[in-house]
Amino acid sequence: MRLLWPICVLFGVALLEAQGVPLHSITQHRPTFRCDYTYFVDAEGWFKLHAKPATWLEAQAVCLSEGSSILYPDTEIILSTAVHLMRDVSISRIHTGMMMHNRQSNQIVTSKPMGVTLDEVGLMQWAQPSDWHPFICHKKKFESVLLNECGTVDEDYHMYNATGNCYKLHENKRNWFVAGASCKAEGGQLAIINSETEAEVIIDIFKNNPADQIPGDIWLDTAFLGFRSLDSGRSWITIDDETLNMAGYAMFAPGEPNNAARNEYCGSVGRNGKLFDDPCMREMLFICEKRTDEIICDENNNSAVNDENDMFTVLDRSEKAEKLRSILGGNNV
Ligand SMILES: [Ca+2]
Ligand SMILES: [Ca+2]
Repeated sequence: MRLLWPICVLFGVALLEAQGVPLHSITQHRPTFRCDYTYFVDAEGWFKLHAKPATWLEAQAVCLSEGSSILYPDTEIILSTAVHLMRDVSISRIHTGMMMHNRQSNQIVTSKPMGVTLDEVGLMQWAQPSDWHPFICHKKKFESVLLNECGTVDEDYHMYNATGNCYKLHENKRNWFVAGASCKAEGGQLAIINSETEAEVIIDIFKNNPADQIPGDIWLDTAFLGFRSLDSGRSWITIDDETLNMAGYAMFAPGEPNNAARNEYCGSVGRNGKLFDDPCMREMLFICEKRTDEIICDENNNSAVNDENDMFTVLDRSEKAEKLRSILGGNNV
């Protein structure tokens, strides 16, 4: 079933433009939001296309964690900007922020919410929210949002000067795979310890989350990290495909890895900062890590910690973190 959404009539001009004439005034602007978003002057907002398909709810979670929302094409310029972005990378259909909760169809009113997708010629179609599609996160210029220094609205992410990265200990226990997906949905990944210094950060994170303040009564002292074994415990690799030694930290707790439960092929860390092997399907705490260098810009639109070409190269990690804080002094857009 293909619907010609009434909005499309309204947007006829925009579609014509999208099909032939380039939007000449689309310009990248000095970002004051996040440098992984592009600011379009005409559309007066920031856009980021997520090409990896997700369900509607996952898409919403990603955009919310980035301080934006799923694109809702409520003006012709927003619609045509979205269509341009899709065509640039040959994406034919995306989720939109439209969601219908009551729909009259063949005399039946459905109470199940229906999503609406947008295709590359600007047409809207009904879709199941559980369908997987790419999506665009969007923030209008005048929408106020307070991003913290971790580039997110999630106040559970905290930056640690020692590494310049942000971390969040999730107290809702999840298996290793769901834990990884949760971190991704928040714009991070399961944490990887890359140094003794970072192990100290992990110890600190545990200190700030004492066991007696965590719900439940088991598995309060270890949290999943981003490493596992793909060869029944013979070797361990991070989710960045490095050995632990290559990653910079391989200090297992005494007696670990021990494969005590006979299926301990996923990695975790204890309150002492030492590594453990644990069953991947065990529901455990987990720690997500967000690299702030990928999301925070300086005034000249440079990623603030681009090792190749900027002034931060010579700074050590704590100076870098300090610099990031100063850049972020006025980040309330
Ligand atoms: Ca790390
Ligand atoms: Ca173990």
